[in-house]
Amino acid sequence: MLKLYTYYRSVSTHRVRIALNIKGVPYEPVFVDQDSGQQHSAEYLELNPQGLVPALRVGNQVITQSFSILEYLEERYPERRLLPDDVHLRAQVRSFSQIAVADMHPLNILRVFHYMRDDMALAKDQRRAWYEHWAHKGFAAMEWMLANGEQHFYALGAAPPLAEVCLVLKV
Ligand SMILES: N[C@@H](CCC(=O)N[C@@H](CS)C(=O)NCC(=O)O)C(=O)O
Repeated sequence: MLKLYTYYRSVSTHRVRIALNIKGVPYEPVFVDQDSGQQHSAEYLELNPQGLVPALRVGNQVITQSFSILEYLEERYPERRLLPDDVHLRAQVRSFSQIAVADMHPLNILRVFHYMRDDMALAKDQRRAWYEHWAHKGFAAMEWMLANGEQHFYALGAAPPLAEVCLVLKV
């Protein structure tokens, strides 16, 4: 059975859990307690040297990076698709999804928060203003795409839901 290294507050793991549930793929969760720093333990770093969740164990292989895991699941379990058939629309859906996955979410995780608080000595208000700045840019880009791009995004219409899976964000 697939093993998903996960944490209940991890947004990037939420993506993978939603996709596994949409596809009806059973998996065993393995909890990595990020509040006590378990992601930095030697045991976990052996699994994922980046010290981040999610990680998906498939037999002897470990897949890291939530978007790679989503692509793996889509290819391995093509039933209940996350991506539309049309190649142009697939590209659009990936572009939309990456605004959240690649541009917004990486700025709002523990290691960044700790660095800003402990190494840069930034106050809570400063940290919040910094993230809000980038979050607004990301959401503005998404809104522009939804208003002006292909009218077939699931957010607007009938395509499968990769864009929605990636849209789960914690602000
Ligand atoms: N690009 C990675 C990001 C993974 C990531 O940032 N995971 C966060 C939880 S959502 C994490 O493990 N944070 C631990 C830390 O910052 O120390 C992905 O999409 O999988």
